[in-house]
Amino acid sequence: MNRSRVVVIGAGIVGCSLADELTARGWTDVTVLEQGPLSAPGGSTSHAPGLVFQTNPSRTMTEFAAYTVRKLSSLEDGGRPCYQPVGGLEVATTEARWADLHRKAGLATSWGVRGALLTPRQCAQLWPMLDETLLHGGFHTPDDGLARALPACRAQTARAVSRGARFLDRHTVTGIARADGRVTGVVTDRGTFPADHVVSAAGFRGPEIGAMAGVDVPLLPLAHQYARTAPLPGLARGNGPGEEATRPILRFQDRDLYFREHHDRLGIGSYAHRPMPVDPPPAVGRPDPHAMPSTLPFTEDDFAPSWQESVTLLPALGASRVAEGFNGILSFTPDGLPLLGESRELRGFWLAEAIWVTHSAGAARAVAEWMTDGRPALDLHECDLHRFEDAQRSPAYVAERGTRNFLEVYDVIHPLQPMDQPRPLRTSPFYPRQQQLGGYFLEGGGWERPHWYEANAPLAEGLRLPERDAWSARYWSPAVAAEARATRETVALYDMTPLRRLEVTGPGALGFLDRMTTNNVRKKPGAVTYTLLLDETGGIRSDLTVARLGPDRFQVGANSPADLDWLLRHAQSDVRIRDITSGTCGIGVWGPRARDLVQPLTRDDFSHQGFGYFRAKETYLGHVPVTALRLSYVGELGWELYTTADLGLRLWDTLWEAGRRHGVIAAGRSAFHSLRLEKGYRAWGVDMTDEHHPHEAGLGFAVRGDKDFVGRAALDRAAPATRRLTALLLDDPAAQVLGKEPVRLDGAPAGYVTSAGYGYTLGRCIAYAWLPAALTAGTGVHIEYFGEQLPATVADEPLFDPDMTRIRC
Ligand code: FAD
Ligand code: THG
Repeated sequence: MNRSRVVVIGAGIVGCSLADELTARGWTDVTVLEQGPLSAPGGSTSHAPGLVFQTNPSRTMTEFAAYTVRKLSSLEDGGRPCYQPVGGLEVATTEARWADLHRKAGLATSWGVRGALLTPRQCAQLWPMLDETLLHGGFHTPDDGLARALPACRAQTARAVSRGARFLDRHTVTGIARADGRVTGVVTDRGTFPADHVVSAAGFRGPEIGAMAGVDVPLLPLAHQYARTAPLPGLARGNGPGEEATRPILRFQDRDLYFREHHDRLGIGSYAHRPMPVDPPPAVGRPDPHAMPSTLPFTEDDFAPSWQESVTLLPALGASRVAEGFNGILSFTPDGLPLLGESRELRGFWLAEAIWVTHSAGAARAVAEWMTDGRPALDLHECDLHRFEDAQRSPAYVAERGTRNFLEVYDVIHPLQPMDQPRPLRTSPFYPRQQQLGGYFLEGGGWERPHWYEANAPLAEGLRLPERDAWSARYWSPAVAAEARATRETVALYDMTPLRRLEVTGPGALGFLDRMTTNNVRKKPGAVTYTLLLDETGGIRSDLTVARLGPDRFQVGANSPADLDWLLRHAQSDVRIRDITSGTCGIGVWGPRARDLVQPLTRDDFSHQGFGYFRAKETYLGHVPVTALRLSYVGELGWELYTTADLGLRLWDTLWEAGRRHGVIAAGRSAFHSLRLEKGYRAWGVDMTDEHHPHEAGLGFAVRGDKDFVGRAALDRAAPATRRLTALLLDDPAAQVLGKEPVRLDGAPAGYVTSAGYGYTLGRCIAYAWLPAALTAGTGVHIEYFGEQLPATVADEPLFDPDMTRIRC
């Protein structure tokens, strides 16, 4: 029995689920505070129609949904289950959607959701009202269905209460008490509740609670229209007395619509209307505390086009009408994903925000595990409340991105597709030069990142490149192949500015990095080490390069904002950690002529003897002071050269000028991605996460046997791995996959692709995949791409330059 006092704010589906999950884990001192009456608390949950479509591009989100389905199926309220597996049906009325449903079917297989593509006739058999002549086909998922949100709240509340939790309604939270960077309690209009942990599960009111705690909650409340028709005799015939629904929940994404039955009426939800951001009325002093505070009056004009589209899809609706409707409020974040985790600024203050009913139980379980075990079982990096850059947390950014997410919620989204606003936000000092070279920019972490340069397109003429399908040809150019080739054959400049750089200094810096990471960082100044950050269970939090620049001074090359967060949480006062990414910039100079380019610019010795592989030097290149690291994510001779932002243009111009006679080009991220795949270098967050141990991810070489570090004990205890991050080569030189596709072994799903891309040097598409550990090189598998089974073969690693002759020279 744990004595931690937990206060949960909000008794919507998330708060109720969390109380259940916490008490199930022995944390029974749980108080749930709710401003509304418990019978109808009045948040979004009170009117959610409860459609659960499990398949999501994010594996974690799909797992959240799958757990919600399992859990709600096992819960009863008044003798009825809280989940109705009526199935889900998404229909396609355009070629693009039909293709995308094939892709979605692949995603479903990757994440373990049952589903099948149907002909128009089969769709109409499931949904007789459909005009099948409009359809290309549909995707049917028999385990999707309807969550009964309020009954699920009651059932979970009852269970939590039976284990000792208390639910106090008509308590409005007005403040968060804190001392010394920790929460100490929750202030309400009816007194203060002491607490060791406080969880904000206040739904779209999260930002208000956050403001009380001094914690950013980057979500935008938006209204979304939901309407019901008048009774339709046709529906009543399908649904027996008292039966809410029997037909699958239905999505018509080409027109931003979804449908469900309410016994003899049809419910219609629309995302087709103009975005309606909402400034919620203040919780305190609301004129009528019993009015439903999460719905706004129905704006009929906004719904009119959606009604027309509904009649088009389901012509029988023409005999009916909209009988009632409302504009309900829900939360959108800048990337559409939830906000989970504990604030670093205010310890003990947790967020469980921006969560759909669909993901409620899964997300609540993850937060409960995180609170009680110190970490969740699933990889949550996409949902971490600390995932955003500073520039992604302004109210303006949150509003603009939240609105875009609303507009694009049902769009066919390419994995590389950037949002179009606000751009450009962050640019490296090289931006003007990149624009002059015809840089094609995509966005990441707010940065404008060139994926290739049109200036290099002429170099691609004469290259024999396989034809690409329309999907993989998006956000791609033949210039990519030319850039990859130039890097292998001559020399290229890569903008490394967006790579996260942390400066770790102080008398405790060495001991700290030694304890936090797996490899030997106790080397003399001038050494660079590739090393891993693990959590206590041995899961990979990140992979880093650590450059020792002085006895107490390190430059760390890192991945996500979560790395900074993780290190800050573990650091003592004798260590200082600063994110220097924004004030600095960097260029990777890579290729066989890299030394010829750089050496004349410096008096320092850049020969292999004078500047060895994985070494660092602080020097000058022409007028520019640089920190030079001899390493290469693309697997070629060369250096990363970092300087302050003010000198960035000068650095670029210096290298460009010196490179002319060597035929230097600028190269973008697409070539970078291709080259790193050939070299077998992993990308954290895509290939491996904290769900994976180093050995199964092929990173055992970075773990020292002779030192202690966070995660060591867990690694020692770990059972032999049953899965392995496996390199695959597609058999057909013209075949392409992009990532997240299912992999079949002897016809049965056996794993999924993490990252993939064409290897221009190898002349094959490379795909990394999590597959059973026992597969040996030469084993044949199939990767499903838009419904096609592409043969691929397990390959030995690394695929390119196994002897390191190109890089250690
Ligand atoms: P809420 O249900 O909003 O609960 C938060 C609670 O916190 C409220 O009860 C509120 O009263 C309380 N609270 C807030 N501030 C305070 C305070 N200061 N003091 C005390 N208590 C406070 N999701 C799906 O998965 N499928 C769907 O089909 C679906 N359809 C939707 C349709 C509409 C029209 C809308 C609006 C939403 C829909 N959603 C759907 C989204 C879903 O309803 C929400 O994401 C979900 O209900 C959020 O649950 P929650 O517990 O986080 O928030
Ligand atoms: N540059 C710098 N820091 C980084 C990256 C980078 N940090 C984050 C991320 N990228 C880390 N990823 C890698 C992956 C592989 C290598 C470097 C960074 C690499 N690996 C050698 C190998 O596997 O052969 C390591 C050899 C060794 O340990 O000696 O070079 O791009 N600054």
